Amino acid sequence: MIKKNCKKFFLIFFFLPLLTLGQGKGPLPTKQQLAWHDMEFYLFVHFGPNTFTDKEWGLGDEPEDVFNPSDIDCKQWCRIAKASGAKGIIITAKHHDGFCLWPSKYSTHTVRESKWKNGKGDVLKELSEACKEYGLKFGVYISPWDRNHPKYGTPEYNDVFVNMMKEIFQNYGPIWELWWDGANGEGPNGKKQVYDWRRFENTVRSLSPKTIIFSDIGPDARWCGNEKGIAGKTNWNYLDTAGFTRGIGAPPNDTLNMGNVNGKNWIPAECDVSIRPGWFWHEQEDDKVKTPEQLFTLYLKSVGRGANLLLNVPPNRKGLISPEDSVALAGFKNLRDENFRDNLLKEARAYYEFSGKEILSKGIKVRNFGSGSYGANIPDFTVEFFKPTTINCIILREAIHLGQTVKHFKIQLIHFNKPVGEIEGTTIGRKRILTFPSQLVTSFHVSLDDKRGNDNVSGVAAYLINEKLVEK
Ligand code: FUL
Repeated sequence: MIKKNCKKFFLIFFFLPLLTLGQGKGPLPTKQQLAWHDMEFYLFVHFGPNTFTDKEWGLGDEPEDVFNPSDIDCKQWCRIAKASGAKGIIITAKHHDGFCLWPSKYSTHTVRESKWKNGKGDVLKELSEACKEYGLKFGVYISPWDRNHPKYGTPEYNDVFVNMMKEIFQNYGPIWELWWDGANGEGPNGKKQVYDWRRFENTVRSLSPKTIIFSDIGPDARWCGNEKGIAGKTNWNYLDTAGFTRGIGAPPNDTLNMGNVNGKNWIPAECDVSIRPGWFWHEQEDDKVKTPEQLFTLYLKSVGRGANLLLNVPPNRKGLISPEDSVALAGFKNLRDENFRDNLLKEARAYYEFSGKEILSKGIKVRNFGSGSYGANIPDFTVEFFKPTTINCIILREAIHLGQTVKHFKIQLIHFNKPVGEIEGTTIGRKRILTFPSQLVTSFHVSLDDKRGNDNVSGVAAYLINEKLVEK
């Protein structure tokens, strides 16, 4: 039964026939969202006057001259991002202090008014060009809350915000992701703004229909409900947004964290977190940069729970990513490479329990698939190793282009017919990484409880990772 020709298994097995199951029920991801899911991990860059004033939330009255990076090099950011395996960079084009990192015509609080490069500098231009050169996606964070703009708190500010977005999209595009912060405090005149979100959204959709719009409630990607970078162990890609608004009117954080099992919209979670305690660079935090191991744990708790990881790495006053951060990022990359190098299922086969028929033999080829009917329900499958193998990590994947349907799963670890451990969980989503104490097994059995009666599992892999990295 066990064929030796199973050498070239891909990192993940693909259960091709299952990809056609479960079609057409519930919301599905758009093409752009599917591509977004595959981005997995990318960098956030908080940079602006706060970098120079040691603040996290500037008041908006900081003189423009405080912004003066001595050796800015956006290519250095890109090289470091690339080397870390990040697939894009999202920059704070404008944070709450209102300072624009591009010479906006709609503000007098910009790089143009600073002495940096004699007012001729433009961070968005430098970074968007560097991202293109390095093959990284380029995204912008633009805070609607503006503590500087004199029009903030009046209907005219909505025009200002729309015009700023037009400038950004027209001059620095393509913009892969737009990040809307829900924060809404007072402006310089003590007033709060009533944001015209519908207009903002229409503007972006008409300027750049493929841009992923992130906010608390999407429409394309949602906040994961905390700034620790941790997705829910139960993490539905669905969310109900009716009756909710961005910011204070958003759904409760735990709803954002877990999504809604029967939610009406496909709005997956993105986990934002900083590599340092603060979002902006502060010298006194140089020794508080997260370690590669801590970053790996965050990866397990975000990407490993079906979400994306947006990791903030703030440049320093020179305009460079500090060595402490780049070393940690390189270590993080090494850990992912080393620990996920060998899919132990290269030496295994998988089959459906009910028929005993082999579903995988060589590479991604599938044979003897049930009765030939793709509509069949196949809730359980077994993976059998060629020889007893020690594992402490199993990855499951769901074919999310068909929706997300698995609401509960159980994995039984088996050593020569004897159960030796059990792992249980709820959702799978794009990728579910499960770690557990090392166990010698000869097989494991996966049972799926699917809310729609269609199982969309599209892949499984097993590893032996460094014991210290197993989630506690
Ligand atoms: C929050 C902001 O208030 C923080 O300063 C930071 O930008 C974070 C990513 O979003 O809402």
